[in-house]
Amino acid sequence: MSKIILYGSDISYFTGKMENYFRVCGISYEFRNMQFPAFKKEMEKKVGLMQMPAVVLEDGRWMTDTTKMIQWFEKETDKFKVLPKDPVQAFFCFLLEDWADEWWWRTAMHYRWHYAEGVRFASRHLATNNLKNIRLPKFFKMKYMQYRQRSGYTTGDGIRSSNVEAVESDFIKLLKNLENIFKSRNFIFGERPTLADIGFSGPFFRHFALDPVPLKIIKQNYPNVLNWVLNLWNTRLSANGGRLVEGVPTDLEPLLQDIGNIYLPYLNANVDAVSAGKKRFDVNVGGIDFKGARYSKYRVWCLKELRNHFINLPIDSRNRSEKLLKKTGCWNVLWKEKNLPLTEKQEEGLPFQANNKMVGVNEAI
Ligand SMILES: N[C@@H](CCC(=O)N[C@@H](CS)C(=O)NCC(=O)O)C(=O)O
Repeated sequence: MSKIILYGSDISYFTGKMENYFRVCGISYEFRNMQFPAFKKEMEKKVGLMQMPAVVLEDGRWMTDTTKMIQWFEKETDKFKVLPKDPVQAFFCFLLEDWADEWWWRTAMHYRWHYAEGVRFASRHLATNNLKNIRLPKFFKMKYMQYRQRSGYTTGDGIRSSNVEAVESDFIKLLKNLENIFKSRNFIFGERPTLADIGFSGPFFRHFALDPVPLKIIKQNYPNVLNWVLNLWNTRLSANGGRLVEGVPTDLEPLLQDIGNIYLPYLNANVDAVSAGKKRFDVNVGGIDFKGARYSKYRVWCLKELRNHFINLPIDSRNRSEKLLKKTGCWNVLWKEKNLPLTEKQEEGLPFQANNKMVGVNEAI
């Protein structure tokens, strides 16, 4: 019998997010390592670009983009769902997922590619598992991976020795806020996983709770966060398992405040950069002074998606959500940019056809 195939790497952020989703919902799949360079050409032909992961459905259709793939599976399959029925909770799940995908990515890449322990582990793993068809000595492949990932995603995306401390304190603050939540319940919205947990499995499962430096910090001081990562991987949704709390618990507010103070202002600076055609921009958010961050057309679309999720809420849920967005400083920044520089039909083909990578690492800068 044919099965869904998940192509990626078993240390990749978004491959891990998709695997957590499939497992929690009981969707069976077969994992395969993407093999370069052949896979790049094939994926570009099928969905328009190369990124991890790719999903191939039983009927042979190819998909990309975990956010839109998950939305597709939630709608099209009769499996258990991770999106809460309460529209307010669902809206805040989308917001937390987006933050997990688009903000914590840079921090996760920093911990992996800045420290020698992370570089050794990840470059060897990728060279061995995903670049094995390239006939070069492993040493070169490892060096190439280090160069590619740093110049694409860390030093090449605004991280400098001058802001490393601020980037790392931002991470410690996240750990403290999550530890506080997981002291009192197993998952973000209660006793079963929702889309918010799946979103956070991206940075945590295959980066922070795997790479040597952040894992040590988590083990030492944030045991409930580590339990949550393992629980999530091992939990299967069932008809009667696990209740959700009512509404949005107050211990999620510190997370929302950081979204309002740091993430949404960053998204707005990205909008300004894309509008001005500036492929690099400087931005100071939450005490982190990024120099030469890469603009991302994809993240302009992410902001539009967040706004659409809000606009599509039933009126009473919209009022409740607006109140909380205002209380946590997210409201004004969500709507600040009047014109979003989107291209015609941008990302409308997702999850089957993509227009833009999250960060344009291969674009000439
Ligand atoms: N928004 C996409 C992002 C996928 C993504 O950026 N994946 C990373 C690896 S975890 C990647 O393939 N980046 C492209 C590259 O490095 O060229 C998703 O949700 O699937």
